[in-house]
Amino acid sequence: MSYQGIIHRYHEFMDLPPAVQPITLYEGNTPLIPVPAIADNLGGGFELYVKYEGLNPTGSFKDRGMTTAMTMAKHNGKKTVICASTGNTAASAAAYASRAGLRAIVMIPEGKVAAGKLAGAVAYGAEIIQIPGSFDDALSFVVEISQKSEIELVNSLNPYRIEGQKTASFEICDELGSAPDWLCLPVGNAGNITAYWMGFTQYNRIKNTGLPHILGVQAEGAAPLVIGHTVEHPETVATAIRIGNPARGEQALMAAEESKGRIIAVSDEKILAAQKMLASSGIWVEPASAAGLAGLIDRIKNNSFDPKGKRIVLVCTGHGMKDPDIIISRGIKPVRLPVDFDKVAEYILGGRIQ
Ligand code: AN7
Repeated sequence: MSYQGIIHRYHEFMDLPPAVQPITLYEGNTPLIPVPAIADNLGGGFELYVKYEGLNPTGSFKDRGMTTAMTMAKHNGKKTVICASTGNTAASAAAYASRAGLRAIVMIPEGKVAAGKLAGAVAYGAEIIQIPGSFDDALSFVVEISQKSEIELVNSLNPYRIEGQKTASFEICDELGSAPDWLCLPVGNAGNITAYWMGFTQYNRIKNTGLPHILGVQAEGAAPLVIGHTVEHPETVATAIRIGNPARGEQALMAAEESKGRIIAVSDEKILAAQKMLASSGIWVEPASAAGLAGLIDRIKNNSFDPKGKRIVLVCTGHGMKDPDIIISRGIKPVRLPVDFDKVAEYILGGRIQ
């Protein structure tokens, strides 16, 4: 049968009731794209792939966890869902709630949500609340609301979010035939790194696919898991991961430790350089999604990691179109020419056509 989303494909590996009716937009099944030019640029001699999660229905990996969370909210007769979000969760929750016929309330940090994400939340019809605070403030509010009401929380504290998101590691193993040596990904609220590790360990138990080392990457201005305490005022150009108190921080640290990997921080500058490098291979991702590559480059360049002979997967979590402003703000504008063929030809060919 044709592809019908992650629940349809991986239900047997998920902790979901057998007879649920999936709320789906046919998410998942994203491509694992080789990027040999980037590997060569970093010295070559290893395999490098991008798991392009920006190609999910709403443009981010959040759709994997949202199909499961929304399916269960509907299954349990919930009428309203709520989340805090740096943007992608909001857009995804809004889309899946509309699909399910549920009311969606999303709470966001004012002025810190990229245009494509906010537009998504509006387009899919969510009720949007913004606060002049951080994601962490918003999360504490929505958690409390969900505890004191019938409203369902669809942040990654919701265990069904993790059940869905872990399918990305199944796809990678199915595609490669085994787990990669390293998996590099951005870390914000730490749901995704938790989900990947759960998925890899589960598949390894069942299918003996092996385990990757996990490199989790935070932005320097929002790196609570690296500095070892909450960041009161997180700041980074990668607004998706502008999070100072990750809900699943402990699990993220455990995933890094158990996998014999690590969690590191990189500067905004390095994140943007990595974004550019991915785009030069035809893969435009939002800044946060380039953090995995930025971290890998850092480790190779300071000689703390030798990639030779390794198979490495970069998880690119969100599409570049989510955050057009970061590109446009570089100030690169199209050349403006008159409606005059000779002038156009002169510009392109450097002279008159005879
Ligand atoms: C593109 O949407 O937290 O470590 O509210 O949008 O699982 O939080 C987004 C997070 C990485 C980090 N890449 O994942 C939200 C939100 C992108 C993201 C992350 C996010 P987690």
